[in-house]
Amino acid sequence: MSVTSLQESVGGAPTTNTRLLDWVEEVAALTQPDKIYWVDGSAEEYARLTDEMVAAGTLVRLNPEKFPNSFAGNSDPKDVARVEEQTFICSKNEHDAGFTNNWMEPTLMKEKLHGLFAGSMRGRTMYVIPFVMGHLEADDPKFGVEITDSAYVVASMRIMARIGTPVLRKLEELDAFFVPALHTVGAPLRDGEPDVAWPCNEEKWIVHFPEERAIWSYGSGYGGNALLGKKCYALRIASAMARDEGWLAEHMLILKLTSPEQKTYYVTAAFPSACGKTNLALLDPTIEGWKVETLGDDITWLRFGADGQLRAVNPEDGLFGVAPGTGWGTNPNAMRAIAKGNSIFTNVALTDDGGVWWEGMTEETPEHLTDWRGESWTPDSGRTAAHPNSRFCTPIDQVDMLAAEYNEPNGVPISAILFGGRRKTTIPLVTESRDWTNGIFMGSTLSSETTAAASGQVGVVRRDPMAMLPFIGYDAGDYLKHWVTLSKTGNPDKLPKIFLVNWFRRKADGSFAWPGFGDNARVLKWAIERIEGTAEAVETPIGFVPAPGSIDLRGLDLTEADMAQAVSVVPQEWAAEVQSIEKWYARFGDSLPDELAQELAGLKSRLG
Ligand code: GTP
Ligand code: SPV
Ligand code: MN
Repeated sequence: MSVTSLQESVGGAPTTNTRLLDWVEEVAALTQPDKIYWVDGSAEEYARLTDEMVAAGTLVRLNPEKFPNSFAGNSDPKDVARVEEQTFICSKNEHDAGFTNNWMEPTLMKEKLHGLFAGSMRGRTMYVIPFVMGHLEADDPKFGVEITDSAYVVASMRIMARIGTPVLRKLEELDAFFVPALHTVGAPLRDGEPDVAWPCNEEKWIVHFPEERAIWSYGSGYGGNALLGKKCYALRIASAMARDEGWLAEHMLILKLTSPEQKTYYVTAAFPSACGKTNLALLDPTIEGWKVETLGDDITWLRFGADGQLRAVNPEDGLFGVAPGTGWGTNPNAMRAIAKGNSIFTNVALTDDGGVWWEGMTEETPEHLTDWRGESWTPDSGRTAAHPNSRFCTPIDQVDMLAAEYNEPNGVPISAILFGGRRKTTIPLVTESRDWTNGIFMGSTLSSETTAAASGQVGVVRRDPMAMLPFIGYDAGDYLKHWVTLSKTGNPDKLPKIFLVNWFRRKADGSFAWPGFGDNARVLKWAIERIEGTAEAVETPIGFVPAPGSIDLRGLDLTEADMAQAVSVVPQEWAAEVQSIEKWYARFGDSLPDELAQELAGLKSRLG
């Protein structure tokens, strides 16, 4: 493919940026697509691409009376989640990838990838998607260009990020750096070979070169494996940028809370995948007088401002939410956003009248559906209708309770950070850290049961530091050190308060100890009242838990005895927990910051 044929390529105007032109040319020579298409990001283009995908059988158009301008598609059953075993951080030195990442020597990995990418786009169109993570008007906009051979990825990226010609023009104007993010589904077509609805490859490689700030993704078309602005850029590559530039890229939601006194607070929360970020971000409070608005549901970039105040922005522009469990009862704000249309659903079930359904969407289960594998389904089929990691992909500006500050390029000041996981036992509903470093300790020892968001066994407890285990783009010990040292650049009087939460503790009968969802506003209220110094707490060896009566239970069918159990610190459970934390910390070796080793020693001595 020559530059001349590039200029004859279709779509938005090719660029004057020679680095980009050279890269596109190089990739085209390697992958040998039939066509190169420059994505302009327009509505017309989206309409054309989705029409093409409907014709190809990748998507079906939903009933426009129920879901206007919306589509549903099913992935290959072997391509339904992030593939952590096949995700690599290829730093020059193995140490810089750390023990939490897979590593391969970069030149070896490049050789391997060149072999796989050679001719991988034959028979397909190569799309070039200029994108920016965060605001185009930010002080230092973070650009990327994704090259992909998947129209599904183009359409999804248009919902999830700011893309297209305006981004390309700004990139040219600033002559800015961009992250080259290369993606192929790894399914070239021979002459005349018919395509399948969801092309992908059995073999998958999700590879990051943190020093070069480059991404290569092979073989998958799904979610975080393929929408490279999301986890690959905005977390793994961005975390390495953030270490070098003095900020943080985190797996967090951002919400705005307004008290009955009309005081506002911004809160971020880091929970592992499928552990409640989208739900908390879109919370519909069950307590009177408190208002929640959202700014983000998955990824947050945090910086200390010149005034020493930690500020947060959401680098994304859409929701890629877990469908199952999202319903009118649990998350009406998400349901209202989805009902406005303009969404792509993946691996959900179809209703007979051209709508979508998933477990937990409505109280009543439809009598007949087409399940996510495309098979006829009834309630006694003995399997779920939607895949547990099925997703809705919806523009964030369709959320009615989106905070106006979402459009603030330099973000909002943070008052509190929550770390949370999915634990049946041990971890109380909410614990306030003793101080900032103790809060980092809580984050660094965060643990959760694995979920369907990643392939592999579900329900196994693992440590997931700051909910970033699969997303730290460098050595995990250096990452914790970065948290400790970076906060020393902040104003100590303005550091957010850190809390550990667990919506998923169980009672002896196996049911949830806490109702969760909208009632989590009661926990947020307690956290704010702790910041204001108006709520009571009890000191325990692990931190401060709510004093009896300090959590607002009005209107809730929960006794003080239930509540006491939900916040209890059980010595036998903590004896086991400390052993498990010791084993976890041992894995860091010399990389573990002294401050955190001291926190563990302090916890042990307090537990006695
Ligand atoms: P990712 O998009 O994978 O990062 O997930 P997430 O952290 O945004 O999780 P999400 O809010 O989508 O929730 C995942 C699952 O947990 C859904 O099935 C929810 O219904 C369920 N869930 C969320 N919040 C609560 C809660 O407070 N209590 C209970 N019991 N379940 C919850
Ligand atoms: C997660 O797994 O944390 C997600 C979904 O938010 S994905 O985009 O696939 O990473
Ligand atoms: Mn996530």
